[in-house]
Amino acid sequence: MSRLLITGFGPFPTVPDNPSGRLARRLAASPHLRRILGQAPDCLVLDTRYSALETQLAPVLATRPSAVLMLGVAARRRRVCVETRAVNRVSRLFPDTEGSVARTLAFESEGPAQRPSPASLPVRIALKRAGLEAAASRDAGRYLCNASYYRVLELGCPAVFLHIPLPPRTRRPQAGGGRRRPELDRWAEAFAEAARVLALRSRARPSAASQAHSR
Ligand code: PCA
Repeated sequence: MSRLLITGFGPFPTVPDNPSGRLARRLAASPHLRRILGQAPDCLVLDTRYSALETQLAPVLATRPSAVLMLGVAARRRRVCVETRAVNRVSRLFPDTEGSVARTLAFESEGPAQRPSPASLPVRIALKRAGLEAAASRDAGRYLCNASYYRVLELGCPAVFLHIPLPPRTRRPQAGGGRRRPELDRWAEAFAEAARVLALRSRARPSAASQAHSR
């Protein structure tokens, strides 16, 4: 069955509490999203380790999702970023949660240098429509987010990676009783619009189901 998959990540050494996993679960459970998609999306929160690409991501990709919305945190960025491509590069400096670092600079020795995401522009426009000014980013980095995106883009279905900044710590109620709306709420709402656009693009693809069978 054709389904939208939403992914996020668990903690990793420099981000012990990763909001992307929470956000992915929350979006996938959203009645609003379920209503606009006509069915609940699938959700996968990946452990931040290279081995999870084989043990957790690959089995889900084998079920051929029709579109994929991916979330991860980029602690040093200030805005939500729409990743326009994944690159065949991996850092040898940043260990994953198992202490592993890549042995080679190329992520896949035989793979293309990059995999672009054609859906990234319509998704950025959708976010803007939903009131969120996201930045277009050249690539998803050199760590697990980029590596997982590289794998997902190989499928050929509409797929976009959104990097979120670390949301500010819980804010205190403001004078006058108003509480500032937490960033995660704002992002969740806008990301539902991104998910809708991805799902629409997957339906518009020429016989997506038959392509999946012929691979
Ligand atoms: N951010 C990391 C990996 C997991 C996450 O949320 C990254 O940008 O690669």
